[in-house]
Amino acid sequence: MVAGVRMRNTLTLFSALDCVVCHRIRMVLAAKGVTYDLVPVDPLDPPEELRQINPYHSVPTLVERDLVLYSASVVSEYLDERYPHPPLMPVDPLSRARLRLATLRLEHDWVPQVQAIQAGNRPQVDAARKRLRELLMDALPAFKASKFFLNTEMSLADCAVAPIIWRLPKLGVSLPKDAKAIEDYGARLFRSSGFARSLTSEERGYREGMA
Ligand SMILES: N[C@@H](CCC(=O)N[C@@H](CS)C(=O)NCC(=O)O)C(=O)O
Repeated sequence: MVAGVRMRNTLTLFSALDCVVCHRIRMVLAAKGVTYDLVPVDPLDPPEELRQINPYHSVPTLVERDLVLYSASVVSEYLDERYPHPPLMPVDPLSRARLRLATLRLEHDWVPQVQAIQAGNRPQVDAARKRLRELLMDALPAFKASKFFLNTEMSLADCAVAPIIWRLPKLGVSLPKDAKAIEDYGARLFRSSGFARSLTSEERGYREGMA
């Protein structure tokens, strides 16, 4: 732990209040039923403590005593190992590798579109909406193939996908009728144990009464 940085005895998540990546970690924590302190962060003006413990000053950042973790995949997998119930990773190596690759694609392709729309600079917003819609439609067969994303049980991949689906109305991204499988998938996840707990009050307002 860096000198001058306070020791946090309680599991602590530095999180923005409307960030699709932070929501992913809040969803993992909620699915596991883990209690934690949330430190709200404005990503454009990160607090001094976060600047000292995370070289990228990014959220989500997880602190547990002298352990500091950042990067949503690192944090998610740590939490899944630290709190094994319910397990959020499949057991066989092939499924695990597929899930990690899909999550990487989400981070590289889907999340930047969400962030570009939220940043609100036209004409990037229109291009990002179009691209996000295309990415979702390309993934339609995966949404149709199983109850959860690439898996028969809820997994860390769903914790990354569901926050994006939750935001679609707010992002102004509408899907055609034949994408009903995506809305159905969302509805299943939004009803899942813990989803409501994963939301900040700001995020809850995106789909009033649905979680
Ligand atoms: N690669 C990071 C990306 C997370 C991310 O994009 N966080 C944004 C907030 S939504 C952020 O902290 N931006 C400020 C920064 O990176 O300096 C992760 O996986 O945690």
